[in-house]
Amino acid sequence: VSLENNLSSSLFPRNFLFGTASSSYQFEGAFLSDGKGLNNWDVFTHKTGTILDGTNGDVAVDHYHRYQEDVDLMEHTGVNSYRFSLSWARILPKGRFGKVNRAGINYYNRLIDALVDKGIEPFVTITHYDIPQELEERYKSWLSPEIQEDFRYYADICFKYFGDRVKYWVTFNEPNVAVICGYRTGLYPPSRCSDSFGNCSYGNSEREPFIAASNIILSHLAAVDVYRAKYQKNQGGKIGIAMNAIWYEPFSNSTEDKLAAERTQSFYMNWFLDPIILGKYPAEMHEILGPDLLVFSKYDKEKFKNGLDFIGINHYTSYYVKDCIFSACEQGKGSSKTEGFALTSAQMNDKSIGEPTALAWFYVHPQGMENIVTYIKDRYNNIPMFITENGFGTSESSYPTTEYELNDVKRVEYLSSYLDSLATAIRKGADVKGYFVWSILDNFEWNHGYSIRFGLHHVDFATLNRTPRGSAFWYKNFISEHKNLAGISYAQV
Ligand code: GBH
Repeated sequence: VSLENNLSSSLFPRNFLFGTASSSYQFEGAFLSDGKGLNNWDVFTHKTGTILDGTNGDVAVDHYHRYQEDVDLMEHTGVNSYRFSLSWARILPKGRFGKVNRAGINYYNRLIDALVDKGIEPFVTITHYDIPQELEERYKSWLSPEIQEDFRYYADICFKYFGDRVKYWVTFNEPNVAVICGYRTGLYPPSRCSDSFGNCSYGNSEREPFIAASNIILSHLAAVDVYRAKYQKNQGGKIGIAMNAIWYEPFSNSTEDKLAAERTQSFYMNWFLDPIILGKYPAEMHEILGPDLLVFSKYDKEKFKNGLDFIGINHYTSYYVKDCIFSACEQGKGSSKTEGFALTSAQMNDKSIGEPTALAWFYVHPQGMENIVTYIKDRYNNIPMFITENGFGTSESSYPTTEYELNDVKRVEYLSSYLDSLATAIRKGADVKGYFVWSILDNFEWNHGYSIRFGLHHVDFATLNRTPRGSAFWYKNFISEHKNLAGISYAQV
């Protein structure tokens, strides 16, 4: 039996990574400790009205101080990998305009060593939404090409200090969400609204999301370039990007709705992946946006193609899509030219794509996992993929007592049905190499503060005590069963 990944003969490939995911702002706390600089989320959450329950990430789950306990919880859960992100402002409080903060480097060294010590593979995201506020104030961050130099400089430092032990790098978490929420709907910092359906007052150019996206794409390519030129050969790691990936299901069988679903995917995910992997923006974006879509310079274009080693997929939900070019659409989210003239929603007419959850954007549709993975496999020639996030959010109000909250049957149902669907995609040939549950613990859920919980472990936010939920035991069991099954053929199962 080959020790290599043997896709045809096990439910999940050998050496498959089963992990959990987190991010610096949502977990660390210690927001001004040991020389960390302010970041855009520190500033944003301290403004009134930005976070539904009025909270912030100043303390979060205090992962900065409790990382060893959390690594122990991971060990008990039986995972073999941990995806976390680095706080840019903890490492470079003022970006490239100041010094490296040694205390920040030391913290990540301790965390990485604690993981390696338990045989847990560190899977590191360089930026998960939080950036030094300095860059916002100096030159408006992603709206300026200057940020490419800052990101290149920062990534270089990460590879230099941590690359001896970190073999998986993710440049950006969900740049599509960062750009849409930061520059179109205004939900995230720098809360610039360029869409009349957004949450802040309309007024900035509709081109801003496209400008920010082009700077992120070029920043990603700059980091990949540094890694390949200076580090990859010696360190032997891989580098990719993690996209928020929604499965877009045509609302009807009509050709128009099918084209609309394709178009929506192009305006959401392929927007970033196409340039990075194929060297150009999706054709639909060129057609619909014309000159509003920034074209890359000849000099920039030379940096393109094969700009990653793997694709990270954050997948949670699916939406229906209805065409708005050939058919008249009511005005609403998604129907503008900046989203490709298509209406997207989990509920249309009297049809719902799946069961609703505590979050308005989140409906349960397990088939979406197989569909999105297969779609990415086909479009990008089966480049290695990781499910960098998948998980289930609940609200306190749906679980009135802690005891009931710990018995999270809905989360278990969700995770097991999505993993089943993933296994099907793999059996049909998709090269998926790992899966990370969001998240090991309850944490700061952005605009929802602490009111939405995604953890395999419950966190009491008054005491910060962690308690395993049913889903933590379920995941442990699932992982050990699959370890035993790896190598057994589907026919035998
Ligand atoms: C991921 O985003 C994040 O990477 C992670 O940090 C987060 O905790 C996790 O999922 C759970 O939410 O404009 O109405 O759609 C998930 C995708 C996209 C969900 C942006 C919330 C904003 C609300 N997110 N969306 S809306």
